[in-house]
Amino acid sequence: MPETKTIEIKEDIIVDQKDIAGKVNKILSDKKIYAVNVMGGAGSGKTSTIIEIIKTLRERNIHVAVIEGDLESDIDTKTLQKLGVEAYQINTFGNCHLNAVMIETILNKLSMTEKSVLFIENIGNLVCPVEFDIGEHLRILITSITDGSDKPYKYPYAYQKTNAVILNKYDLKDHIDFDSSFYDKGIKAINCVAPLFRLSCRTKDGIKEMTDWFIDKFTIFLNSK
Ligand SMILES: Nc1nc2c(ncn2[C@@H]2O[C@H](COP(=O)(O)OP(=O)(O)OP(=O)(O)O)[C@@H](O)[C@H]2O)c(=O)[nH]1
Ligand SMILES: [Mg+2]
Repeated sequence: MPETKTIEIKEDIIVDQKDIAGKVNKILSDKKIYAVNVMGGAGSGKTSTIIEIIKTLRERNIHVAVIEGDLESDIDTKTLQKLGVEAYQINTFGNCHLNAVMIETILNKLSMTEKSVLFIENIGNLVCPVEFDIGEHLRILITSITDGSDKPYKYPYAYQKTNAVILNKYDLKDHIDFDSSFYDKGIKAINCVAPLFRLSCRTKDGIKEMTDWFIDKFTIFLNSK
């Protein structure tokens, strides 16, 4: 029998990624471009939420670009481009998360001026994207009421490592057995800092509270050294 050798490479790859994430973060910070890593389950409403925030930013003449991460297809990128948004597609062809190297390759394509916002929509799942810093300044986790109220208990790291939780599709609350107090309790147990926004990208209920919070975070970023 040939001898089996185990090669531990995961840690080194992550360390390398961290260095590149730091480089990406510095390039964006120097230009005062606010990078927002939008994570969440498949179909939870990541693109819909990004579009709602963009509407508010446009009212304030704040330039926006979006990097869309998907295993395959450019459906979301095309949707954004039709709305006049500068958007770029990354296809990972099986990889369950974006990484900093992928983001770095897009940076020189961005036509962004200073004091703008770069949304990065990560691959739709509550597991892998959480592990990887991609150079972002802010993380937003999008979940939806149709996912079920047990998600903070089953996917705690996603809820732990975010700056805000959005509970989308709240317009469907009367059709779903969703235990709000169980959900809230699950989040508070692991992340007592991140605000929770209940909203609907369809009816627009709750959107203003969330976009007000986002503008506050962006303003703090712009005023930081
Ligand atoms: N009822 C309802 N449907 C919504 C809401 N937000 C989004 N949707 C619908 O949910 C579906 C998925 O929305 P997306 O914004 O594409 O979700 P996503 O997370 O970007 O999806 P992937 O990129 O495929 O992972 C679409 O059919 C949306 O129209 C909402 O607040 N209420
Ligand atoms: Mg999407």
